[in-house]
Amino acid sequence: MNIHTYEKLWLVGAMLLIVGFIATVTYGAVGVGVTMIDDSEETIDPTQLDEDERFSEPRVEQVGENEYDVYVVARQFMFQPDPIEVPAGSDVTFYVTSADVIHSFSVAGTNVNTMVIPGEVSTMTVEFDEPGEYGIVCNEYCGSGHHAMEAMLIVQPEDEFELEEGEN
Ligand SMILES: [Cu+2]
Repeated sequence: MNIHTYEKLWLVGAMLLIVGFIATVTYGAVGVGVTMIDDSEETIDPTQLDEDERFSEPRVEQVGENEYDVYVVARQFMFQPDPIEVPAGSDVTFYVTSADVIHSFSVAGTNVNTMVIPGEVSTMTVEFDEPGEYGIVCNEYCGSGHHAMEAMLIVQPEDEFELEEGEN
């Protein structure tokens, strides 16, 4: 059987496109570290955050030499604590939960961006290289004050950072 040269070229082109699409989708799904908020962690009661060990006092906690845990509560229409202060060059793990409805926790200018679902704890670890002030916004519509729901993340230069005890 004789296949016309153009026919062959189009066939090869179409195959390459298909392989390219599959590679792109696969990379997007597994290659860039995007994960889902899932039920692998125990769920918590959003109405009982006052009694929760981690979230009754939203805070920054030092857990290792260059490791910090940040417990954040999102609620209509604020984030706690505000501001959040962490040092540059450390591993910062955010644990974020909601006290009421679905919010998001998005740090402008970085790739920190997660949904915040009541009952679930969104977890992500980041290292901030650049000291500076970053805006935190909610990008899930959460009610009448949604547009004003914001906070500040302050990344301090490593040698200037001091954890203020009991700060909220
Ligand atoms: Cu919100």
